[in-house]
Amino acid sequence: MEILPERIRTIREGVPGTGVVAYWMSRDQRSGDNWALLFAQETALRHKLPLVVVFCLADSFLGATLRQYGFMLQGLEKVARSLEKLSIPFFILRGEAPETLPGFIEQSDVSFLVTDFDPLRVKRHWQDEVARKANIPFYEVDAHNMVPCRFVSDKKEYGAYTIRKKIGRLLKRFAVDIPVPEKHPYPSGLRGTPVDAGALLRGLKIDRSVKEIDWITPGEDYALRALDGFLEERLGRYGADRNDPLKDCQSDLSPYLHFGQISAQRIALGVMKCRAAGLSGDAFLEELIVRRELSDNFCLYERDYDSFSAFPEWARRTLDEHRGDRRAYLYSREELESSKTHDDLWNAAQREMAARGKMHGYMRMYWAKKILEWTASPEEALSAAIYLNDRYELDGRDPNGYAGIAWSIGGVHDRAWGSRNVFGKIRYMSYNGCASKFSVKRYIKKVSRLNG
Ligand code: FAD
Ligand code: FO1
Repeated sequence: MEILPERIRTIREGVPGTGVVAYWMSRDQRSGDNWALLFAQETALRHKLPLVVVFCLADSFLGATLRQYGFMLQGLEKVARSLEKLSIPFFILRGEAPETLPGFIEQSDVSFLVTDFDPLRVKRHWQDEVARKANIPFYEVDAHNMVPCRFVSDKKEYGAYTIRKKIGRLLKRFAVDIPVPEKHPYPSGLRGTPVDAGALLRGLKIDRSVKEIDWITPGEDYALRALDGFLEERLGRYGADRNDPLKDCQSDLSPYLHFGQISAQRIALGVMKCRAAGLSGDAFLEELIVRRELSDNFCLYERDYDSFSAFPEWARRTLDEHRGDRRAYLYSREELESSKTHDDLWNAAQREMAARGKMHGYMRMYWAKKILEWTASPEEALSAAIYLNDRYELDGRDPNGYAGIAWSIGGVHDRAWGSRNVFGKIRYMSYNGCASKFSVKRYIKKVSRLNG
């Protein structure tokens, strides 16, 4: 099985144990199209060893609520079932990896450890702690990006235009089909954790005030169906209609991508196949590959990706110059959260996110920029936007979110524009600008019909 070496990073050479090979699954929560699982299986086959998958289930991960955990655990229940069919036992360890994984490695005398790539600080801390406590061979595989993040670039990219060139040169090489994992021939004799999403959900210490959503079904099986539906019905008009919140033309794949229930490479291969039918898909691939991988690049090379210090120098300067500007409106986080501003369009966007768990992509820009305009400082705007985004969005707590909010509020991956009150040279978006693109009234009406 050909796994491109550029996807694999040796975290630690270590001394192999004599027991099972373990894939510590975290970001890429799927049994199919998963390069980390495939590399773990290749290692186990080479050494004629059993293979197991482990997931460390933390409480309140970055403030995640019932809404996100419900979606994730139902997806993991399906992962456990598909892995059992492949004779690969699946274990859920309760608690953060640094506390739970070393013990598991000890007990099962794990020989080789594989994990998937995630640029978020908390994940890198987990990885560092596990590497410190267990001295077995430990590998990281980028199963999330079509072109591996660490390989595309060894530094923070300025914007889409710089990373696009680098990705463009490598795309052909990585746009390969993904092998299927095989039924594992070396039994471990271990029984995995029976995964009952409901029971696990009840046992978690989490905020239960943000209700689960029902318009999307979790799991890698439904993710692939959603992809087919998008390719058939909406890809063709994505370029023209993607920025119109009334045209309902986004893919709705972000919750599946965020929890790794679908592979971006699988999506891209599907889009490329549509070329034969005359559909270009370029606008979609630009978002799925260039924009998404730019976000991973941002979080990988900018440790403080959720702080003012991560903004480019020109943006920090211009925002500093305008700190003292009078704010025409000032809202507290509570007023924002309960959609109590003077702006009915903004209130509708907030309500769409709170009720549906997914705000339209175009509205997210307007939504975040208004938070900059109506709070006392860029730092307060940043923390309010991240808090609300990660509390209500199904796809929250994601590099795309930190990069999207930093773009909106701090000009990350953007350029300077004409200067104005509060914003300085940060790109401005206005109510009338939205109204010139779609019917604001109809969007407000559409959102008012959402329950929740
Ligand atoms: P589609 O338009 O169908 O795009 C398909 C995929 O391409 C998306 O799932 C995503 O992986 C990628 N993509 C699309 N637009 C962007 C973008 N601007 N930046 C990076 N990747 C992109 N995305 C999240 O996944 N989680 C978040 O928490 C999040 N918060 C955001 C906050 C703000 C203020 C902004 C401006 C953007 C945010 N985004 C976030 C990026 C983008 O809005 C969403 O990825 C997209 O709307 C998800 O819906 P979709 O999958 O139907 O999108
Ligand atoms: N990853 C884990 O390894 N363990 C968890 O318990 C966990 C919970 C969780 C809850 C909400 C959420 O949005 C993400 C969560 N993640 C968890 C991380 C997720 O798998 C992604 O890796 C990152 O959030 C995106 O980079």
